[in-house]
Amino acid sequence: MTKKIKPSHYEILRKISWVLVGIYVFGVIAVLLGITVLGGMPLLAYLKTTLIQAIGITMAATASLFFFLRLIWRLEALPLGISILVFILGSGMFVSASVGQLYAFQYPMYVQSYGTGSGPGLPFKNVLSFFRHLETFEVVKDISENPNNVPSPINQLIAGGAIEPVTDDTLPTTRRIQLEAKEVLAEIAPGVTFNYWTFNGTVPGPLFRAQVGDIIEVTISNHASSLHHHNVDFHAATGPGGGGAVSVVNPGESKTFRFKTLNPGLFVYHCAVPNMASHMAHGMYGLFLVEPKEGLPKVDKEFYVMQGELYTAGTIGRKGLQIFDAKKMMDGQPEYITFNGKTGGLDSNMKAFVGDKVRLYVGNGGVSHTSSFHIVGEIFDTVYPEASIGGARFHNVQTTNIPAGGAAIVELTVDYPGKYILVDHALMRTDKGAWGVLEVVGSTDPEIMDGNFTEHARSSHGH
Ligand SMILES: [Cu+2]
Repeated sequence: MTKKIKPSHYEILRKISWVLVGIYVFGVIAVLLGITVLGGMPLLAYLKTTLIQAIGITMAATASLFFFLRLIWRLEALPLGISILVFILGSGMFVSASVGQLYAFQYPMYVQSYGTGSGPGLPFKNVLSFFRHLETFEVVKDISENPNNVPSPINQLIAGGAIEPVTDDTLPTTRRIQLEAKEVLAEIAPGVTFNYWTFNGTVPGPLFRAQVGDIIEVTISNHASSLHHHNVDFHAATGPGGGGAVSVVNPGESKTFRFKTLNPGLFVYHCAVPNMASHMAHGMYGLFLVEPKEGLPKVDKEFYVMQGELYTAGTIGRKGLQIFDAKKMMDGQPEYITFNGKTGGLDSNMKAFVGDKVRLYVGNGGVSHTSSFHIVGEIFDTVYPEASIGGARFHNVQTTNIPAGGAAIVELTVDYPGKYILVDHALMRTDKGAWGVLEVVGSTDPEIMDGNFTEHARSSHGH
C-alpha cells in the first residue's frame, strides 16, 4: 500500500538531513558567542552545566531526526515520514501546553504575578548586566551580622522599679541613623555564593535602639555600584510605607527623612521597593528596638538574631554562584533558611555564663515562613509575644511563633553549662541552615541535670 512519490523528492530529504546538522552546529556556536557577548565569561561559566545539558539534548534530537530522515530516504516510505511529523507535532503540543504562558524577556520565564507592584521576575537585561558587572561587586567575607552587635540600653529598669540611665544622653529628641543599600557577593554556605542585597553590608542590617517619643533622622544612601533602587520601610514608623514612600534611592543617591517613634516594641525594617518580597529575599531586613521610657528590665547579655529565607536557582548544596529564583519564592520553597544570613552564621559567636540572664531580640525577615523559635535544652522564662512591649508577657514558654515580618523578645536564665542549639522547630529547616549555638560556660549542677555526658550524647543532641 506504500504510495510512491518521485525519487527526487526523497533526495530532498537527504539534503535536509545535512542542512539540519549544519543548523545545529551553527546554532550552538551562535548561542555560545551570544552569551559571551551579552554577559561575558562569568555568564558562560555560570551556565556551564545548563549549556552542557542543552547542547546534549539538542544534539540527541538532531541525531534522531537525521536518522529518521535518512531512513525515509532509504525506504522511500510516505507513511513513515508522516508518522515522524505527527510524533514531532505531538511532542511539541505536550511541551508547550505544560509550561503555560511564556514571558520570554524575564527570568525565570513563565512567572505571572498579580501583586500591587512589579512582579518578582528579573528582566533579562538585569540578569545580563549583573554578569557583565560581576567584578564591580564587593566580595564580603562574612555576610552575618554579629549577634553581639546590640547597642547599649538607653534606660533600664532595675530592682524595685527604679530607672537606671545607661547611655549618657539625656533623652535626645533626635537620633540620627545611617543606612547604606549595598549589593554584594558573599557565601551562603562554603562554596555557595549569592548576590546579597544588604543594609550596611550585613544580613540582617544593624540593630537600632531608640526610645518612645524620639525623632529618628534616617539617612539612606544607595551605593553607586548597585544595579537596583532601594528604600526602607520601618515598621516602627507611622506614615505611608513606614518611610518607604519618601526614601526611594537610585544607585549613587542619598535621602534623609524623619519619623517619630510613637509606640514601644521591637520592629522589623526592610526594603520595600517593588518587588518587595524579592528585595527582602536578597537580605534587606533588620530590627529596630523602641524602648519604653523606663527601658526594659536589666539583663546580663543581649543578642541579635534574625531568620531569613534564600531562594537560589541551584538546589541546596550546589556550589558556585547562585542566582535568585523568583518562582521558588512564589511557591514558598526556599533552598536555604538561615539565622543571620548564612548557614552557620551563629556557630561560635554567642557566649554566656551560668547564671546569666540572657535576652534575645529575634526577628523574621521571611518572606514565606513563620518561625517556631526554640532553644534546645532551655525554657524561655519570659516571652514578649510578637515583640509587644507594654502588653501581656508569657512565662515558661518552650517555643514561640515569630511571623514573617515580625519579631519576639525572649528572656532566659542560663542555669547549666553546655551548648544550646537555637532552632526553628519546624526541624527540617535546621538542614536548610536555620540553627545557631549559644555556648554557656560555668560549673555543672547535678541537681538540675545529672548523667553521663558522653560525646555521643552531646553530638546527637546537637547538630
Ligand atoms: Cu531593595
